[in-house]
Amino acid sequence: MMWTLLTLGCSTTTVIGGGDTGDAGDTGDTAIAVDSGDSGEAPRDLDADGYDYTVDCLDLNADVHPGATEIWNGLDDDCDGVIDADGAWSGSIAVTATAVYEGRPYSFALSCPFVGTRGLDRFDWTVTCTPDPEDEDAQRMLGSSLTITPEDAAVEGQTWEGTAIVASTSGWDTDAAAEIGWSTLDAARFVSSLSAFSLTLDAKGNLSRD
Ligand SMILES: [Ca+2]
Ligand SMILES: [Ca+2]
Ligand SMILES: [Ca+2]
Repeated sequence: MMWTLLTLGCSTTTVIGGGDTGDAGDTGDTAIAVDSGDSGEAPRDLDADGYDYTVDCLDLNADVHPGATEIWNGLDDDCDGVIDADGAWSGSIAVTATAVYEGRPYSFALSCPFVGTRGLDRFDWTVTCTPDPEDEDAQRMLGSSLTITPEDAAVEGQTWEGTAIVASTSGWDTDAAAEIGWSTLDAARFVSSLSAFSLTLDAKGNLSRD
């Protein structure tokens, strides 16, 4: 039998057998064989990252494919439909709360658990601070628990920035300017002031993805 090699595309070789050579069993039918499993219909993988264009949401960037690590770069690195920092985050926020009460400043160092979930266009999160129950000043000024949550969890760009609501179990709440950014350290910072007495919350924390 005589074989003719045809090369299709850049990586596919199709071997087409044609013509009679008179060997026994040859029926004269045209036969097609394909080398090493490749075919002319193989889905393209332009960036050669092992994921063809049917599953690779950015087939021109080998760092982007299903299972890749999502980083804060404006791209959906892992092709799950959510751009940047998606998923659950948690950590501990170090909060220094300084209250001026009857003209005298009081400072309290708190370690406050942070939990959050980054969705398609939202970052919902909660910081819960529990002042020392044995500290009468802290209990009087801060309450038995302080909760910090975003007023609007919508996210655009590389930083959540907005107003956080600081609420005390003592019954008061107030606004706080806050931001969470991932560009350098995973950090959050909160600043707040109250009308009844001056209170500044200065919070920073490193958050990690669960
Ligand atoms: Ca690819
Ligand atoms: Ca993603
Ligand atoms: Ca990303």
